Amino acid sequence: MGRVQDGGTGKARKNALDRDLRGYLDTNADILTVIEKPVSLDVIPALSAQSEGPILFENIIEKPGFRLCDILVKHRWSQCRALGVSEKDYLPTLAQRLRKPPRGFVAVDDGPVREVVMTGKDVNWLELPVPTHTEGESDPYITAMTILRDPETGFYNTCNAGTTPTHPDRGLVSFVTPHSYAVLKKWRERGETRVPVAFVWGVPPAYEIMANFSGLHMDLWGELEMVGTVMDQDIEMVECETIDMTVPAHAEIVAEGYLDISELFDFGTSVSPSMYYMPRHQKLPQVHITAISMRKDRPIYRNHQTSPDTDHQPLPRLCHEAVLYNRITEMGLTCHDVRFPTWGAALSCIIQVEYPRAGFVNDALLQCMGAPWLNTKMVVAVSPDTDPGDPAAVYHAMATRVDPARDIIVVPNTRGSLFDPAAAPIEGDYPWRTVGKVGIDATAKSRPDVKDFERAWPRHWGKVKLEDYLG
Ligand SMILES: [Mn+2]
Repeated sequence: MGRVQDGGTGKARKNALDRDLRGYLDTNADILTVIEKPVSLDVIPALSAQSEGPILFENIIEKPGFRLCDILVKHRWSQCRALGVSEKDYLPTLAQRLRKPPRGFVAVDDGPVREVVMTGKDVNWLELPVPTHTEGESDPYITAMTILRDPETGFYNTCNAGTTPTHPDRGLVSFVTPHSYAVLKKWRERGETRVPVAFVWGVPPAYEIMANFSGLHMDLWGELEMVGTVMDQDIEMVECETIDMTVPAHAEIVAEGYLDISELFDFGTSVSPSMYYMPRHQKLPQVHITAISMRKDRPIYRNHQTSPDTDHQPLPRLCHEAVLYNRITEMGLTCHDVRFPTWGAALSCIIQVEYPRAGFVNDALLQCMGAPWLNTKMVVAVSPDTDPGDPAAVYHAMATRVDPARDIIVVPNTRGSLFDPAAAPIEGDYPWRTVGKVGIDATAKSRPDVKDFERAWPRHWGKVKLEDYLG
């Protein structure tokens, strides 16, 4: 982490986060895997999904002009780097910053993302290193940060809308967030059919975490206006070439154009964060790309490999964790962590809480089960001595700390996820589903005897390492 002097005060700024992705990767080289060997774009999905931390492919056989990176935020130990804080401070920091007012943008005249600008016949986004993510998909799949402007408020809504490039200057875009739907509805109600849109690749991961915010906010700010708030520094935005919008000046690549919302096209499947091919068919609007701008020196294409355990499960839920942390804390309960683990398939969340007295844990479970989103079908509460990042530890707590008749809450017939194959499709209302919810209190209890819940460990456990005794 670079430390910079704050103008005039002489004090080092605490959060001198890198303002671009390449700086971020340099700063965090200690957790970055760099692949120098030539790699075919065809195998990059299977390779990057084997990485636990950030990975950068320097030499893509079919696309020598580009680099590709992925897996920036799969684990807490990499997520915390996005905010420049310790692993322990990460969630409380994000939770508190999300309660602050929006910092907005700083407009600049130029930026590195405009070193190369292509318009007209030079536009061809099929030239970008866009991988095909899974065996069952026939097309490459773009997972960029997508920006829409709210025509009423001017706020910048963002999400990662899965996009299939079908032609050099066209593609089909799958918007899945309720707020991007709401923004598009406002354009439609104004009689507009051409909606300006920008696709952004290669920004520091704090942008991506905030870009996926979902909660109350639309009357006060858009996701992008809050990026500076969660980074605790100003965000520079530069004007687009062909549309009336600004984009992050320090991005690696931007494609801009307009969505034609007058017509929807049938499209097949893509991969859900639950790692299934769901929904099976979609009706999508077409985007027309009118300009592509990028950095000159081997721009970094940011891919989000969609399956199996990748950024695809945690990234859209990192702000959810912070929102739930705020809810649980508001009850007066000490919350150590909230996780949507990759292995929970974006349908399950784990809360790590203290046990102050009877009643608290069930209310905390209900808070999470009743969350606004469709991904808290199974909520598990664990105690501070259970590592929520370790599936075996969570399973052990569920096996040993739960009296099933007493510690499991089941609620039938709630809103189900579109991505949950066990949820029942609602007839005549595709692709919506219903499903039950389950809350499991796997915390250490005061009954029958709290001493019974003390785990047994060897002496020096966690202090001596086998690897130090090898060779
Ligand atoms: Mn939103």
